Amino acid sequence: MTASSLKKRRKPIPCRRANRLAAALCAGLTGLSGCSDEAPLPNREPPGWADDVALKAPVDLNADPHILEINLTATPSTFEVWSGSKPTPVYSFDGSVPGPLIELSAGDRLIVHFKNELPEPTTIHWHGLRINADMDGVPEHSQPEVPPGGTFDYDFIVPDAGLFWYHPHFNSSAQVGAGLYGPLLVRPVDGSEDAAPKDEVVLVLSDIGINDDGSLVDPKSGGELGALFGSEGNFLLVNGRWLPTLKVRSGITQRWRLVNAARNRYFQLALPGAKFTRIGNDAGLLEKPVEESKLLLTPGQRADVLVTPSAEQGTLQFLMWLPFDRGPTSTDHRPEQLVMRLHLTQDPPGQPTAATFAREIKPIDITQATQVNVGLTQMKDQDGNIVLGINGQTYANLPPFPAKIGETQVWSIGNQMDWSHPFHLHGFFFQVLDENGAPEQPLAWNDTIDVPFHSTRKIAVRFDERPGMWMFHCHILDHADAGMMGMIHLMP
Ligand SMILES: [Cu+2]
Repeated sequence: MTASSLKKRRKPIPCRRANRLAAALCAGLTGLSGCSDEAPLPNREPPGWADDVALKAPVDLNADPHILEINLTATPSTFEVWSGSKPTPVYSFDGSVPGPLIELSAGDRLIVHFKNELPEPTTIHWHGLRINADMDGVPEHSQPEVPPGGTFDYDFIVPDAGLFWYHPHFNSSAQVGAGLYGPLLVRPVDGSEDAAPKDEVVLVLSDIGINDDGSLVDPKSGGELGALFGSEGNFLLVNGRWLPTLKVRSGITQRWRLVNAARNRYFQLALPGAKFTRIGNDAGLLEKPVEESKLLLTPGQRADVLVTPSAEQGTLQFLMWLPFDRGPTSTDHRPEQLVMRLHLTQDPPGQPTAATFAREIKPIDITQATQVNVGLTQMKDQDGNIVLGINGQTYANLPPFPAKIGETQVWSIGNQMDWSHPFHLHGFFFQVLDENGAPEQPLAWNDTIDVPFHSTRKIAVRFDERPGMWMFHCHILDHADAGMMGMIHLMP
């Protein structure tokens, strides 16, 4: 027996294993006397329903049930869009795209022994985690970049439940576009999600640009205009698979934990004949669920949704990508695309699970808040090249924005450009305010918000006791690399 199997199980049982357990239990019961083969099917998806999108799990090196200690290596690898297609040289965490699903409970400690086997420097940023600034993965401010062959130990407590993700913060657009991203799921310990459907799956949305000869599309090949738009890959991926299949029973409610890890692409999703019940956002559950026929995730955002596919047994349904207007050329002549198949099994229909979630979220008190104006801007440099920035300055020239521990700030984020920008703040959650300064309903915590072209969005943030340098930037990574990033200096 291994040390890890002796642990008290506070670490969550991965959802796919939990499902197999339920199936095995059912099979065991039907073998007992008095328990016939006609016993009703459990109100669950069939065993192995989500195997086509299975994610790797890291090996835990630590016997303590409250510590997940892993090795994680950024390394060149190869990728096949479909079995037998020309292999594409990519970057990966531990040889897989996406990287392994890191799963633990709120309050647990994560130790990551990171090694860089890439031919260029890199770091890891833990998107959405409220950890200390020296663990945030921003080169020069959090840590030195990790050189080729170098190592770095990340070590922190994960404070909040929710789906988060990890990716490099060096040469970000190229490195994320080459395959460096992975999901990080934090379970609550307060029982707040006990009533959620047990048929749950983490879905990492992304895309990849591949040439006919199998090579990776050069991330700079679109030139200035490509970067202004934010180049998109030509294959849509779910957990690194092109057009994967879920085997589903009609009428059974599933829980999808989605993250948009694409470097530039917005994902607007629809499942014909079904609605999404959104129960959570970037930072855990919403105050109350909302029904949506289309689900929008900008790069960096997460969604926690309940979906009940309902169709004739044996048929196929398709999760669709719909063009979304984020500026010129984003919708013109762009067809809808297939993202994922849902194959309805021959099992009799099941019973949907109602969303009975509620979370108490208090509005941030903004009566004493400092007002901060942030413009997302497009300029020309001395050579006449288009560059992007904040308040007319590129990242290299922008002085840090000051903030004090305990201070509440309201940021008015203005976008006069022709393209939308998903604005991301590192290390802190914020609430979105409407034009009148009232928090948007239902109340929610976010770390990334879409700022549509020619518009202004307001957010409220309270800076807690984690001093240091904190980054904010556009999560269209082509835009971030073109200069649309800035720093907050949080001081005592
Ligand atoms: Cu942008």
